[in-house]
Amino acid sequence: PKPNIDPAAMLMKSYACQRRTPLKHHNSILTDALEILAQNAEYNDNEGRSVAFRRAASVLKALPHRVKSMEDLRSLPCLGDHSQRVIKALTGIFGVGVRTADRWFREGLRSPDDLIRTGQQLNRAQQAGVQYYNDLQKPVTKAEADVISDIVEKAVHAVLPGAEIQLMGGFRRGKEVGHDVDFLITHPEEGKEEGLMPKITNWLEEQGLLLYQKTTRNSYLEKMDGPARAPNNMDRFERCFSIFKLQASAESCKSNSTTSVQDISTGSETERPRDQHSEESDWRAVRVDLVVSPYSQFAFATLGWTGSKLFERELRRWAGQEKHMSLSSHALYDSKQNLYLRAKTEEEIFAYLGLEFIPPSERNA
Ligand code: DCP
Ligand code: MG
Repeated sequence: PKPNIDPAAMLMKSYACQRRTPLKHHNSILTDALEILAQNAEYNDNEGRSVAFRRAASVLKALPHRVKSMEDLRSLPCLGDHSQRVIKALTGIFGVGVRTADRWFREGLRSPDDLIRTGQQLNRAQQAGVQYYNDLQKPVTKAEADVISDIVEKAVHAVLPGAEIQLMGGFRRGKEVGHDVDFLITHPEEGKEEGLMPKITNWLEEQGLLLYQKTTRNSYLEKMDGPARAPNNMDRFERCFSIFKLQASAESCKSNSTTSVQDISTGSETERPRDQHSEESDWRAVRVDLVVSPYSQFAFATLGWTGSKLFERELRRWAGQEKHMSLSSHALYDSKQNLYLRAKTEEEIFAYLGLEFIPPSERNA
């Protein structure tokens, strides 16, 4: 009998940026397990191993059918011996495998209580992390992201009319939940965006909408950050890591609508150990990332901040290895022609890279 060759596996492209990766796919049991292993490797500072697991998971996400046997994996790219062995072990005793891997991963994390008990010196960011730990563990829903979008839009337009605001990250890719909400802000008149972030955060602070914020200034210089510089995944936009104070919507806080925010934060309960934010309050903490981009870099920033992280990494790998170009969230540099390629849209960037345009909803690699 002829060996069963899976046509979908044969056609699988090896770079994630050449493939369409939907949010809903057929192999989530396997990809969840592989991603737990990837996270664990990341926590152990083993980036190579982590990326290998993520690539393997990503290939399975793009497969148009469920993996039923090891045979199905044979002709797939990025599924090295190690990932294959892991999958084999996991599929053998699957429930145990996943749960054990999960526990293994979780044990490596310090709980906020551990931090308090051991009397760790915490910086401002870590204090916020402990204080709002439970809220920040809870996924942010699309509905919450939409409410925050309205707030951010109001703040930005109050301090700079005509500015443009775009929802980025997982929510732009169509995700229903995320770990934070990401925004990209620009103004069609180049230069108007300079110094914008402190104005936005001041406005938000005055409205009592910010629990924490840390702004880093823009440090991008084309001459220095261009081809001469070693590739760096961090971009250099003006950026604000923040925690928003999001009021519960009218329907979802009926049960405790009599307690005001003031009662909770300055009332009789201040001696609660290290005042972790209460579960029953009528507001929650949400992580929000704000990024300001000059208009001329907006297309690159848009592509760079849409994700997924693996899709971004693979785009840069494709650019470098297949096209001798260097892609960042700021620019695309062509090493053969020795010039920067300008773009106004994501479509133009895909075209420069010789890739079929993949819409955000299919960049869930
Ligand atoms: N990003 C980047 N440089 C950084 C941080 C992020 O280029 N220093 C990009 C890659 C991510 C996107 O921005 O895809 C958003 O980052 P998140 O960590 O918020 O990732 P997601 O939004 O994709 O996931 P989640 O739904 O968990 O928030
Ligand atoms: Mg995000």
